[in-house]
Amino acid sequence: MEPSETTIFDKILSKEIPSDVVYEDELCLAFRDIAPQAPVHVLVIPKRKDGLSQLSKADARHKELLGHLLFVAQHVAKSEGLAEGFRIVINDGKHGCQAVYHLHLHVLGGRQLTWPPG
Ligand code: DGP
Repeated sequence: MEPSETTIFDKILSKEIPSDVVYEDELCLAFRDIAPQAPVHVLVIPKRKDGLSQLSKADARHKELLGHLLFVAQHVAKSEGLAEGFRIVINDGKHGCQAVYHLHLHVLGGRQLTWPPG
């Protein structure tokens, strides 16, 4: 998929497409990935994309939001019971295997993950 103005995540935000929401606040939504790569696989997305189709588009005005998303990601990991550890992933662009061009953090856990990634 090429970077575009609207993505499937806009439809999830507008509830046009249902999702399994695990956390929500005024700035972001966290919901289970449709194709989980681990027993727990949650996506954390900003409600207002605000130019943030991908992490590499961030500028200084996004700093606070980026911090919030990371904070929410670890909160979700805790509330999902990932006491043994977890991984936060942000895929960026073609080489990062980004498929949806609306910034999102993957929260993965619930099994022993391996390193390095493919
Ligand atoms: P990425 O490669 O980082 O852009 O990952 C996009 C993720 O979005 C991928 O793991 C699958 C997930 N995804 C795509 N479409 C949907 C959907 O309609 N619902 C949900 N819950 N997840 C989706």
